[in-house]
Amino acid sequence: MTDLILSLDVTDRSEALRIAAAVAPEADAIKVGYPLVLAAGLGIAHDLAELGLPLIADFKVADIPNTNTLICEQVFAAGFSAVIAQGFPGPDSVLACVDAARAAGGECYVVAEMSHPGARTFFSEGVPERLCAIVAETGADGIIAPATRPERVRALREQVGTKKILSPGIGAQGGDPAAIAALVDGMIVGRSIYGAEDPAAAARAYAPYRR
Ligand code: O7E
Repeated sequence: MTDLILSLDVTDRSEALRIAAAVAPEADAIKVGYPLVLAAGLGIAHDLAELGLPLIADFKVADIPNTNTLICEQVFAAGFSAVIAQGFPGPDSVLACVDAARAAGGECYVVAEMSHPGARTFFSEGVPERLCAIVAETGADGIIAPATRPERVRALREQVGTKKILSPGIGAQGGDPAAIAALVDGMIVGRSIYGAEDPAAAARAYAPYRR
């Protein structure tokens, strides 16, 4: 299965709800991050959860273990079903997120490598592979890996085996769904869907790549 994950990075509450409702029949999950939550409040999660799709909290949690626990408890209490954490704070910090996810019956994903050009500065020289080792060590559910660099996704698949890979960078950042869909478990797509005149139709265009 390759899921289509709508990245709902709009900053107007009613527009977010309108787009999410229109796209929901064409998508498998919705990812919400700082842009929408800072604009509309954490309560938007409860409204979105009513659409019946898994809701992923993209807060790239990156603190000491105790603070990560406190953040993740709020995330899951708000109605999210998964959280995204950074791995660079170390295994104990990631484990705090994984434990909070498990306590809530949810999932935790770790950023292994990012999709933008500047990501090469620090997500290089074996660092993504070390982050994948933290995923294995902590029992996290999977990684975030860049659709803009399919060859790197292939390399990271070797590291994570059957754990899930969710991949952003398709569309607006230049990633090609035809090149990435078969390599990953989830395609994360934002602007090319929510920025389209007809977001539902734009989401439907990804149907051939959902397996
Ligand atoms: O480029 P777009 O509009 O399709 O949006 C992509 C989304 O994925 C956006 O929310 C961005 O913050 C996120 N993202 C990346 O684009 N690149 C990354 O390397 C990581 C993420 C991300 O979502 O990280 C956690 C999943």
